[in-house]
Amino acid sequence: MKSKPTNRRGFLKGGAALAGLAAGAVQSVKAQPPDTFLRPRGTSKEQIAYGERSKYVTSKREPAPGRASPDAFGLAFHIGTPLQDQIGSVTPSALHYVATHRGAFVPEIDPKEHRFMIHGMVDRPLVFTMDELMRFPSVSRFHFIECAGNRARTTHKTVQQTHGLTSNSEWTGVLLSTLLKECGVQSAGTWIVAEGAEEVKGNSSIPMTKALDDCMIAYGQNGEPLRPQQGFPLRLLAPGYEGIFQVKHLRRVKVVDRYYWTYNDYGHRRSEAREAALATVWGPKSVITFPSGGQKVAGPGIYEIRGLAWSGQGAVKTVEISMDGGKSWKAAQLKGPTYKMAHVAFGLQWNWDGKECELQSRCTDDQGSIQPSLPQVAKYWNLPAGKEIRVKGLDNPIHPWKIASDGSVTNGMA
Ligand SMILES: Nc1nc2c(c(=O)[nH]1)N[C@H]1C(S)=C(S)[C@@H](COP(=O)(O)O)O[C@H]1N2
Ligand SMILES: [Mo]
Repeated sequence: MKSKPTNRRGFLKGGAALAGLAAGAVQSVKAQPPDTFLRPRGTSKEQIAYGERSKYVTSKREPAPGRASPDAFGLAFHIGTPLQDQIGSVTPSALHYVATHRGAFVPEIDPKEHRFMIHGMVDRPLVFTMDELMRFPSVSRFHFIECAGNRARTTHKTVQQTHGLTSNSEWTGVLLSTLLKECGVQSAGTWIVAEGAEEVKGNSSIPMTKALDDCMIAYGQNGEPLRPQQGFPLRLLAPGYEGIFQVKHLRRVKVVDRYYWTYNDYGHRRSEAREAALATVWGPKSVITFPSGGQKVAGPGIYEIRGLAWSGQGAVKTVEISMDGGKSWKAAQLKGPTYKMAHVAFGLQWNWDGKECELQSRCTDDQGSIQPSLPQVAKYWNLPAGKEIRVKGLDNPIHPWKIASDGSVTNGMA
């Protein structure tokens, strides 16, 4: 009995703060005109068969800055997820970012015709149909993927521009280790090369240790088959590795005895670095999505600062938020379970006093790695600590957003 009044007092205290927030709201609610309820919604054949979002929800993907899509050849290139509109940890499939190699297109593949082959240094090369793949034990796992080109620039205005080339889905498929076991990997087979089915092949060299650890041959995304832009009917997932390893429209895995130089090794990348698998795994990263660039904070008062955090090395352990440009930090709440190599939403209550400030978030993963600040990144790469740091590896610095006294939010790097 004793705990009850205490709880109630605590609740009322919080309630009083929120009542201030909603002052006058009760009087302003208008009676809904009856036709709002009667207007036929969701009754067309199409809407009954496959739903659609409310017409009032208009969040959309956008070509990444400086990367026209469709490009000069009418092909899709890099398209960013509207992270500022995301609710929770999972990206809606329809808003998943899309990255294609220049010159690649999204092929229309009939799953009945599709074949997946494992060959090379194996005892029994095998070719699988989609139906055969579905007979193997499946796994369902939440994983983010992120393009190596996901790097914030001073010229970027919104979080969709600074961080939109990462998304998070529940992927379903067969572990590559299950299929490799069927084929019998020979002892000399220390690498795999994975290949997509388009004209310009998507392909990647991946160490056998990774292939046998957690690589997945995925056919499902968020409860339905993969979207064409995500690699229908089959894609490789190498959790935590940069996007280019996540080969879409997967048709072939060859077991080989060394690193192979492929189309995916952009000219400026050293193959030795790739072999050491150093430039391939995302470190801990996070970004605040509210308030973020282009948004406006309505005025002084209570808000929830929100964002997303992830790491290619493991699960997110903690996220901290700074409201004073990195001088002091407070622990944010993680909104839901944390999975290895997956986004998790975070939040922290914020009582904005209406003064100019700078918000930052910092992620620490379960391997003990901490997301670095921009000056730390500059120091590591021996670059002048300026506003624009162009690192050679994967970019994961703490991102600042500036809040002006009128509530407008701008990129703190600018
Ligand atoms: N077959 C194929 N696989 C591919 C690509 C491609 O163009 N073709 N693009 C790669 C790149 S650069 C990235 S970042 C990821 C993006 O995956 P998504 O489009 O599902 O977001 O897929 C990779 N796999
Ligand atoms: Mo990419």
